[in-house]
Amino acid sequence: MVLARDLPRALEDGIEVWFQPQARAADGAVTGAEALLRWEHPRYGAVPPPEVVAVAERTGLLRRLTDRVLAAALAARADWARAGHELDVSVNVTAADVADEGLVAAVAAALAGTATPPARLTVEITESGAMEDPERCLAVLDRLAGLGVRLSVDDFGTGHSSLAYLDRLPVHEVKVDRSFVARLDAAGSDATVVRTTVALAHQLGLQVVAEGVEVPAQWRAVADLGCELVQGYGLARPLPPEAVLAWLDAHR
Ligand code: G
Ligand code: G
Ligand code: NA
Ligand code: MN
Repeated sequence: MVLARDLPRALEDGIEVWFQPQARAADGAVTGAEALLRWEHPRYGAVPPPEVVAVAERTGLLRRLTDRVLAAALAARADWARAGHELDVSVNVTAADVADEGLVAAVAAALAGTATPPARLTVEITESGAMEDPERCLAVLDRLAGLGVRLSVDDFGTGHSSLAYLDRLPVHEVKVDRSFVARLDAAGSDATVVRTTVALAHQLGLQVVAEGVEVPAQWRAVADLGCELVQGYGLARPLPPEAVLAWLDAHR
C-alpha cells in the first residue's frame, strides 16, 4: 500500500503536529493544547490521523510516530513557556502504544530532553483503547502515572468501560465525547450523558473536559453542568504550530 511506502519519509519531513487549545470553562482562560498529527500527502491530500496511526501500526512505525508527536508537543510547549505562556500539552496514544512497555521509556526520554515538569504533559487514551487489554494496559498506565504525567480518557461515553475498571485506572481526567456535547445544542437538549459523566468523574476525583464545543450555548451548558475545561471550534480550531503563539497572545 502506497501510504505504507511513503510513511517512513513522511515521518522525517511530511507529518506535522498541530495544536488545539483548551480553556477553563468558567472564564475562558487558556490552560493548554492537544497535539494532533497532520499528514498532507503530496498526491492524496490530507490523510485522516486514525489512518496514519493504523498504517504506522501495520508497518512497525508506531513507536517512531508517537515519539515524533511527543517530541513536537514538548518542543512547542517549551516555546510557549519561553513566551510567557505556561501551559499543559496533551498527546494521544493508541491501545497498541499502551500495550507496549516501551512507551514508558519513550515518554521518560522525551521528558528528559526538555525542562517540562511531567505534570504539564497529559497522555490521552481512548476509552475503547484502555479497555482492549485491561490488565496489561493498567500496568503501563500505572508506570506512566509514576513518571508524574497526567492521564486522560478520551472519547468518554463511546466505549464500554466498567465503573470498577475506571476506578482502578490511575487517570486524572475524562474527555466527554463531542457527540454528547453536540446534543446540548437543540432546544430541550439532552444533557443526561454529560451530567452523568460529570457526576461519575467528580465522584472519582477526575476533572472533565468537554470536547467539540462549537457555539456559546454549548459552552454555557457544559460550564453549568460542571465541566472544568472546554475544547472545540468555539474556542479554536486545531492550529499549525507557527500560528499558536499569535493565537495565545491574542487570548491573554
Ligand atoms: O484532529 P482530528 O479530528 O483529525 O483527529 C482525529 C482522530 O485522530 C482523533 O480521535 C485523535 O485523537 C486522533 N489523533 C490525532 N492525532 C493523533 C496522534 O498523534 N496519535 C494518535 N494515536 N491519535 C491521534
Ligand atoms: O478523538 P479526539 O478528541 O482526539 O478528536 C479530536 C478531533 O476532533 C480532531 O480531529 C479535531 O479536528 C476534531 N474537533 C475538534 N474540535 C471540534 C469541534 O468543535 N467540532 C467538531 N465537529 N470536531 C472537532
Ligand atoms: Na484526543
Ligand atoms: Mn475525543
